[in-house]
Amino acid sequence: MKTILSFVILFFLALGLNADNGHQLWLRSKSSVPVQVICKKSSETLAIAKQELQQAWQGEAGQTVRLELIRDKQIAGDGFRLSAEGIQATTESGILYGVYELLRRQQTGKKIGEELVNPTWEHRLLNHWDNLDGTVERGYAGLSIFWRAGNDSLAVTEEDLKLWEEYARANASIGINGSVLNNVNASPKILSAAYLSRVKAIADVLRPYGIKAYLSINFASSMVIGGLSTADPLNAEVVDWWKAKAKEIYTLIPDFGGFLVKANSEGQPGPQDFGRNHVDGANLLADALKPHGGLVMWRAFVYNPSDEDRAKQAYNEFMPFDGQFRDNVIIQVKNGPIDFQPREPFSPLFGAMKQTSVMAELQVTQEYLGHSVHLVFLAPMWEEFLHSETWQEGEGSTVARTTDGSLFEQKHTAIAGVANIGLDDNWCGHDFAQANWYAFGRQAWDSSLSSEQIADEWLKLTFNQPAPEEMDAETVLPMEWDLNFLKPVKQMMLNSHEAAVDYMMPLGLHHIFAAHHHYGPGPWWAPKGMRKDWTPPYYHQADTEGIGFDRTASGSDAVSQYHEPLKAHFSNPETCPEALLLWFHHLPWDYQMKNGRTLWDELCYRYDHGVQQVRQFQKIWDQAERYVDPEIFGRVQHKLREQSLNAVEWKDACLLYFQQFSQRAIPYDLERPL
Ligand code: GCW
Repeated sequence: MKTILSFVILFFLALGLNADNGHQLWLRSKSSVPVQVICKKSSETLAIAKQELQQAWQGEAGQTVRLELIRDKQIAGDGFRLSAEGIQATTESGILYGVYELLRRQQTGKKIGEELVNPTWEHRLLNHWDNLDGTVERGYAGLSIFWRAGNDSLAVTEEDLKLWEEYARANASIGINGSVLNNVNASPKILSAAYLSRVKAIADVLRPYGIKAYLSINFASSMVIGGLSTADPLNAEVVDWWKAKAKEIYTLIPDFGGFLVKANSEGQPGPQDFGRNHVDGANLLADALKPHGGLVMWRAFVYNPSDEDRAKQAYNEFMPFDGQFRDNVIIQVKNGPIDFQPREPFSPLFGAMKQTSVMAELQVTQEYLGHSVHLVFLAPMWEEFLHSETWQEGEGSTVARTTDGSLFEQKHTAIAGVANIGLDDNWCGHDFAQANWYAFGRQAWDSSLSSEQIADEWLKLTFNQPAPEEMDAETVLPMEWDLNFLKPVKQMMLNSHEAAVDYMMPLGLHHIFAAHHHYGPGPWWAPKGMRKDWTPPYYHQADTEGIGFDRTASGSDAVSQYHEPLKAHFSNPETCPEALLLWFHHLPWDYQMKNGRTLWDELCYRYDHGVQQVRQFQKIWDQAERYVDPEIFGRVQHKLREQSLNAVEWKDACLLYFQQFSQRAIPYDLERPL
């Protein structure tokens, strides 16, 4: 009996050891090829750089690689010069990023010539919406990696340190250099001495990897933990309180990054509670941080229950303040004017605020894109956003350029992504959600990278193609791997965002989610007395006449917040991109689409197309089985099955609901709800 038991235990142990839980992310490559690293200086960061080279070198055996800190005006910030001989940079982080780039090129089979590589944005941050009790707002990958509940919640353990270091390494490998450690719905407690000591412990681990720690702060902190009777930004005691707090933080963490602030938004306190405005609030904090070199990232995610179209509110509230913020304030604007919907036009604030530093906030966690169940690769959505033409300074004024300092004088440039990271073994819940963390970092580093290149890199790094010397007659050849795995799986990733848009809310529909959790469909949800702008019918406006939100001059006139010729393009249904048609227009069910179909029929076909796409993904994945670790294969297969069921549910629910208004049949050749 005993022997059987130990066999069983051994068997499961072996399974556990062999199975791939996805914890290593895209950093799997190990190599024993020797390399000679020469670096005259020494530091923790440089030691990491050396070690990375030594453990993953795939170039010529015994080659010499030089890591050199130099002066060079052409190298910007953390940029570097890359060549076959080594890396030159002006900062230690630059050296580290150069090393990761060199290794990435070796592992993905890209050539290494002489090249100057500079990042698009100076600050590339993850925003963690992690609460101090360890839960994560809109987090679908388990509890927080930074905070936990319980009596000993602030004790720093060996496991904490190990995990934070793995996190830091993953970020450094893709160029992320800032982490906001707590939720924007911020507990004032984060600024108490007890919590700050844990923040210091985290910052100490992140530092050698070139990552600065930032905190979200609660605007009423001076009252809640400071014991003052007010948080009025113009009150002298409040000013002093923040100055002293900044000093306390910088004594602990000399390279602290700064504050992220959600103020007067969704119930959070802010300067307006004291009769002041965003400028007063942001500048109060900016002045406190300035002597220490800190930044304030002040969010523009504001909207109130009012008759004004929610899509217009942030612009109206912030534009009058352009030019009044201190130069260490950056206004952090979500990519779209509503809220991280599957597809939105870019927020009209990009390029419009010309005398203020503006940064984009993207959402890596899939709040509105199927949580950690749906396979949705977000790079194409971000690529579309970053490359959107704003026309603000003529042709070529893409969103990326309105924030990267190339169009406007900006003292600081930055971009942020709301993290999808948690304590799950594979960090992100869905194995393919790791690709979104990866993609955010890569696009933040270089806004010109294509989604295709990013997917290609990620797949090659994550699903290690077998090296020729490791192959025997039984093993797949790289050519076959390329053809049967890389190509189809990459295509699946590249199609996945459009597929999700199609089965959830095609043609510019938005915010028709089930309430609160934002997972399934809920276009009908509108309980009596509920804030209108929190109910889907406010957004789709379906009636027997037609569907869509009229944001032209005859409606809310949100189009007027865009620069010409965009305003004219969006205003006219003939020139408005069909992908945004119902965002800007309320159109009759029989409106004729470019392909000749009626709007109603097209809606039906789009929903159906989304469903068919996911079924196609299932087939692609099933055929990838022999190339993937069984554990990962099974997990993804299981999730695709659920995604497929969800897609059908989205389609059936939305079409049946809208059909009561359209009063038209679902085209006969489509799979129809039973
Ligand atoms: O997307 C919405 C989310 C909230 C979030 C808010 C914000 C952190 O539903 O959970 O709160 O936006 O961005 O502030």
